[in-house]
Amino acid sequence: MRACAREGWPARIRAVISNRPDAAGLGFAAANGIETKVVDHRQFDQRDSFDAALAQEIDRFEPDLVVLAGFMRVLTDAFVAKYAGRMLNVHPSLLPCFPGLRTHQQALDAGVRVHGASVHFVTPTLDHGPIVAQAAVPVVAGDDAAALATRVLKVEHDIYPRAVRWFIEGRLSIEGERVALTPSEPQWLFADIAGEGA
Ligand code: NHR
Repeated sequence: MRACAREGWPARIRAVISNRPDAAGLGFAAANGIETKVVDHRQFDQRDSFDAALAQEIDRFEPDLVVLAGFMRVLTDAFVAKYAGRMLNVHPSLLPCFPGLRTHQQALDAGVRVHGASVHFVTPTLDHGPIVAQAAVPVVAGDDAAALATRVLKVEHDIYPRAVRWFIEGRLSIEGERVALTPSEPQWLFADIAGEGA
C-alpha cells in the first residue's frame, strides 16, 4: 500500500481479505480507505469450501494479481490453478530451503550462516513456485528465531513491493522453474546490516 502510493504505481489495491478477523492488516487497510473482507476458515469444515468462498470474494474485485501477505492457510490445487501466474507469496527463507512453518527455527537448527526471504509465484506444492526475487541476511551469534525473523522481515518489505511492481509493469514471465525480468535488473538483494550490531 505504501509503495503503491509513494511510487505512484499504475495500480490500485482493490481489497484486503483475511481469514482472521483480528488481522492487523484489515485495520491498516480500512484506515487507508481500502475495502476489507473476512472469510473465516473456521466457519468451513473443508478446505475446498473455504477456498471456494475465498475465491468468490476475491473475484468480486476482479484483481489482476493476488498477493499473499502472511496468509497461513494451505490453498487447494483448484484455488491455485484459478490464479495460476497471478498469485505471489513471500516466504521467509531462501527457497528451496526451509519451506512450510517455523522457518527461522529450521534455519537455526540447520546451522546456516545465510538466511533470507523469497518472493515466488504460488503453485500447488507449498513454497515451491518459480522465484521472482530473493534477499539474503546473515545469521549472527546470539540469534534466536524472533531476532532472525525481525532481520528477515526488513528485507521482505524491500523485495515484496519491488516484485509486485515488476508484475504490475508486465515485466515478469515464467519460463519453467525460472522467472525472467525484462528489462533485466538484479532479482536479489544482500541486506546491509552494518550498524545493526552484527
Ligand atoms: N498454498 C499453496 N498451494 N502453495 C503455496 O506455495 C502456498 C499456499 C498457501 C500459503 C504461504 C506459506 C508461507 O509463506 C502459502 C504458500 C501456511 C502453511 C501451513 O502449513 C505453509 C506455508 C505457508 C503458509 N499452514 C497450516 C495449514 O494447515 C496452518 C498453520 C497456521 O494456521 O498457523 O494450512 O510460509
